[in-house]
Amino acid sequence: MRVVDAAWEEWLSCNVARGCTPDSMIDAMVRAGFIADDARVAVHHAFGLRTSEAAPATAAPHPYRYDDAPVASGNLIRAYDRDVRVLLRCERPQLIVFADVLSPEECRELIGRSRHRLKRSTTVNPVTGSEDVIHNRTSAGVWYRRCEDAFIERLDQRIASLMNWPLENGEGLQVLHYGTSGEYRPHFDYFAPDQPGSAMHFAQGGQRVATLVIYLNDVAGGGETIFPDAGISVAAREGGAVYFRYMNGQRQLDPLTLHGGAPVLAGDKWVLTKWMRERAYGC
Ligand code: PD2
Ligand code: ZN
Repeated sequence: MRVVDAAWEEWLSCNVARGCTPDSMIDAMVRAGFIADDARVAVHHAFGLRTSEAAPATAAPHPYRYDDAPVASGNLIRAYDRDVRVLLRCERPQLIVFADVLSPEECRELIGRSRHRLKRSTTVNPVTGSEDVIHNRTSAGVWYRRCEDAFIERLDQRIASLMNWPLENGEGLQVLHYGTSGEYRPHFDYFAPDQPGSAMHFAQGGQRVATLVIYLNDVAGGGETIFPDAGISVAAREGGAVYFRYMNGQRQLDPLTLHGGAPVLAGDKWVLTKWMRERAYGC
């Protein structure tokens, strides 16, 4: 039976500060092996609610407006120098699963370049804005400046073309590595709009609007990218990717994009991530 240890206390307070809903947090804890009643008590405690006062289970009407995503329609998208296949499109949240975004050689090249440069990943502290090492995210990563050499530039161009968003609005690419049991618990990629720590992140490029997670290897067990409130789980396949968009033209943010990297159960997992901003981002 799982218990709320210091790492889970940290996860609870972090996700309350990020604006996660109690239901999504209870769901994530149950998926991680907690008994539902224990999860409910812990989450309500974190929100300062008595369990008997908790909100009813019925969800409020969803205010987010799903306007047109910028990604091209069709089953095959010409992305700069490569044809990318579309495997699945979801409307709510706006999510697309792709195959063949990167070739096997490109995946291997990125892993080879990154393996000896990895540093333990950090997470944005919503209160201070600082990058903290926390137990919610057990991966290590390395950043590549936008277009820092010809190889990275080709990938940046392809990704910008696929996401149909200006290259200048992209953060640098990040390669992440998870060992066995590594995970990234459910979170939002956008910065919590009303948290003081977000101001320093908005100063350059504004809010994040969409993410592309590209898988660099086949994961032997686990390691899916999960969207617990949408009931979606995307398996990691070498060269494949998942795109999701969380800010619409009215600058609303979509809470259905709560997502995480499920624990790696066997082998390891390598991904490449791109976050796009609403305006130009000086890399
Ligand atoms: O590695 C993943 O699957 C993953 C899942 C959720 C990565 C991220 N989020 C991220 O880097 O934001
Ligand atoms: Zn994420």
